[in-house]
Amino acid sequence: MIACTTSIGIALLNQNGADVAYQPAFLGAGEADRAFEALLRQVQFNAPEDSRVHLFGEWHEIPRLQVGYGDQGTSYRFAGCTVRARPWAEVPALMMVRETLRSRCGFEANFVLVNLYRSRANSIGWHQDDEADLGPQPTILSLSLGAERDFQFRHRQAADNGLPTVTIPLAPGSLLTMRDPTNKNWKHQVPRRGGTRPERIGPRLNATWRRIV
Ligand SMILES: O=C(O)CCC(=O)C(=O)O
Repeated sequence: MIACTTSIGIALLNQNGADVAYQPAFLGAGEADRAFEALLRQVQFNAPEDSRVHLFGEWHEIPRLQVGYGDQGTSYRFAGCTVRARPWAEVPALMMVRETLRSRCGFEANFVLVNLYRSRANSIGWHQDDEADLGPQPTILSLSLGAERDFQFRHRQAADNGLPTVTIPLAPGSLLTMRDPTNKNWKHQVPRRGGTRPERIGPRLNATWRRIV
């Protein structure tokens, strides 16, 4: 996996079965701040007890808040957890971002999973977005707002092929696009922010835009 930066500032990670593009300033600073404030006000996160996942034979509360919005009847299932879409109309700021993704990227999302990392202790563990609900060749667009946090990719066979973990600090206003076959070959995570970087960090909001089939 290599990273190269194009003349228009898009980092491409496109070897070893990855097809990833990173646009650090997809939204300008002012636009990103306004979207972050509006989403923090408008998004109603699910109660932690409604966001349990089944891992290693046990149910766990996830170390972040989450909620889904989408077209009527859509839902997203992973690790035993079903996130049913709330209506788009509840969150005008999400509808605006959805329209931006449609007009600028030609991406017609019918579902978005919104994650709130309230502090440095919040995280999402290694996983692949390869659920059947996403169809055989999923594209996922991931918009980050608020605090910068590290996003990491690790090849599924890293223990055998020695490919290194790739870390991308996701800036507020950035867009990370993962195209097929990335999620067949690579896992990703947002680790908790460990003790070697003890500075205080604020909340981070991430919205992963998907097409549920
Ligand atoms: O917060 C992020 O950047 C990643 C979220 C994620 O991996 C997911 O929702 O599947």
